[in-house]
Amino acid sequence: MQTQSPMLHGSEALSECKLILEKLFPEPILEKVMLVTPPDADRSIFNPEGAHRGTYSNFPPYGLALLANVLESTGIQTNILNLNHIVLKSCHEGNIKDGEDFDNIWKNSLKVEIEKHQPDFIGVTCMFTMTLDSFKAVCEYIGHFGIPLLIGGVAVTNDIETILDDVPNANIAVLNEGEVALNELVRAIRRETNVESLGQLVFREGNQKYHLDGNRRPTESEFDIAPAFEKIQVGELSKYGVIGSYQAFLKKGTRVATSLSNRGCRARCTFCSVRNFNGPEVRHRSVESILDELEILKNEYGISHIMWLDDDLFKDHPRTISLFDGMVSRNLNMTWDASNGVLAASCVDEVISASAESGCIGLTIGIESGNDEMLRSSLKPATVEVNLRAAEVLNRYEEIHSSAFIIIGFPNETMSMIQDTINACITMNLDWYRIKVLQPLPNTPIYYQMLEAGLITEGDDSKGVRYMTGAYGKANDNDRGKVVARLTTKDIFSRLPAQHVPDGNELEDIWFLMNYELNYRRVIQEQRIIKQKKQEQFLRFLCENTSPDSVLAFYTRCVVEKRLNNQIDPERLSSLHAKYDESPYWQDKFKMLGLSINDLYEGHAYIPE
Ligand code: B12
Repeated sequence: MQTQSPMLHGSEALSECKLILEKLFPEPILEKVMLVTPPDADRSIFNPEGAHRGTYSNFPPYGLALLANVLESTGIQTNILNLNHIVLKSCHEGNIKDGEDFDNIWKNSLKVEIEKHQPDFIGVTCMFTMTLDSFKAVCEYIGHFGIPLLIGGVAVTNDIETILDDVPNANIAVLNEGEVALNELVRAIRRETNVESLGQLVFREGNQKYHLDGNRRPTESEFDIAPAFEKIQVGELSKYGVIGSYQAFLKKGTRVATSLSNRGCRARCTFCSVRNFNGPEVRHRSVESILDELEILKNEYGISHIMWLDDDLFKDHPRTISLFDGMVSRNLNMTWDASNGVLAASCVDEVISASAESGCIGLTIGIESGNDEMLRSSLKPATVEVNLRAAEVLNRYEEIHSSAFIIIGFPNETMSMIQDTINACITMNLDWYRIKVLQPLPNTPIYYQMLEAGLITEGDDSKGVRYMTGAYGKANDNDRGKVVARLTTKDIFSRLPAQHVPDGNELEDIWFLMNYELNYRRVIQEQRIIKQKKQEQFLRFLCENTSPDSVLAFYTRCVVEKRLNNQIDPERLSSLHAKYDESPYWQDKFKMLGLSINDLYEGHAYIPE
């Protein structure tokens, strides 16, 4: 491994950056640019069967579509190549059987597009630390074409030095939000401005990196624009994958897209990278421009459901309410969800009532813990009491499927603190809990705390235990019984002392039990008819789309079906039997949980104690 030189800043960097720019772009000409979204998965984790079923996310490349508008406004012809969409669509059409096909498809698409457009530079995005392997493979392949390579996005910004080491052919990285920094870079390439006026960029030459510091975060008016939807096949994306967590409640064939109404988040939770990336303030787009964007999506692309990309959608209550009222008065007739999470403190009656009126079908609150000490130490802006109040409000709007993000495995979090979280979740009685083992993301305060405490080491395996959720995560391996069935008892809470801080393996077991206790068991006990019907829809989606290998999901669906209709579709019942009979893993788990498929045959619906 080559030794890397430290990054140079300020005046030390300036003259070198100028030379690099002149070498990369000897002529002051910039006419064509290509922007690329890599597949979310690399070939080692991509599962053609799952893709064919439509399990994986297929989000519009919203950020790149915004940048395309910025570039086009300076006369640059820009095209966007969404390789994630291309592999998912190809899979749907039966063209991907294995990893070999997978690589061939995206490589071939890149080659064809590069040869067709002959771009002056290529920009590749990477949003997730979890998808870096795929990003690296795409960048490496682009290296064969000898075209200047720019990289950007959240994961790139958060771990810039390591990523530049891992992607030796990347010439320039654009950090944080790209609108202004990229625009200035374009002007410098065209020699309309000089390198001294650039910022938020890292140039590289061989092993040496040069940081042009400075903040080029767009102001409210600078990002008050709609993305170039015409460049990203926005109308067909949801046909090949999911967009958000509430697709279960949409009619088949509903076209889904995303929209972004503000940037940043008022909270400064230690496990989240948004504040570092977007800065301490929340910046808003104008309500009118957002409504115009929704109207375009509706009228020109047939979109009838929106997932908000915002990190703090409800930040400014009057503004939020006027946005939702505007959706009603413009007669948009769209539904929407906030899969990404809203702050509990803002879940007050006037906001949630305007949400419900304007078509909200699903909301997720960032609860994270039911223990005040954990909430304080992770700088969550809410207390347990605030969270309970938010749940009380949400429970008044039965048409909204309400869920919460929960994290276990905070540093120093004991068994009794986790028990507090379980108790709080039961009291809140929301519809679903999205439980995750803490993922210490690069460039977050908790990452540095854990590094210092020796709880993690730099470069921890990004596919290890800490990244267990998501369509490509380890939870799917659990469902398929691929994970060794360590968990043999339901009594983990009485076996492990209250003050014990669970290790990684114990956390996985606790995760399984919490997921059962807070989700499946509660669903079975649900009394409200409207909720039972919604849960039935939700479970159907889990069984057919997200978790077709989870015998627990199948079983719970059958229980709910029986409660609602007093009978179970015989085909479904026999498919449940078949799944159960062929899985020693699930037989084990059912025994441990005290569940039996035979209960489904009794005259009454099964309700566990
Ligand atoms: C929507 C969203 C999702 C969506 C998917 C979005 C998608 N694929 O497009 C879903 C719900 C699936 C999702 C899932 C997850 N997410 Co998420 N998500 C977000 C969220 C809220 C918004 C992203 C967004 O669209 N922003 C708006 C657009 C405009 O910004 P952008 O794409 O970043 O583009 C701008 C700049 O980055 C830059 N830029 C980007 N690319 C490029 C390229 C070039 C060349 C240039 C010049 C500039 C540039 O310019 C653009 C315009 O300003 C972010 C939070 C955030 N604020 O970023 C978290 C975030 C990205 N998610 C995060 C995480 C952790 C996850 C999960 C792991 C959660 C989980 N535990 O399951 C999973 C991982 C999924 C996976 N594939 O493995 C972290 C990622 C941190 C990290 N280092 O990995 C974030 C930052 C949130 C956080 N709490 O810290 N997520």
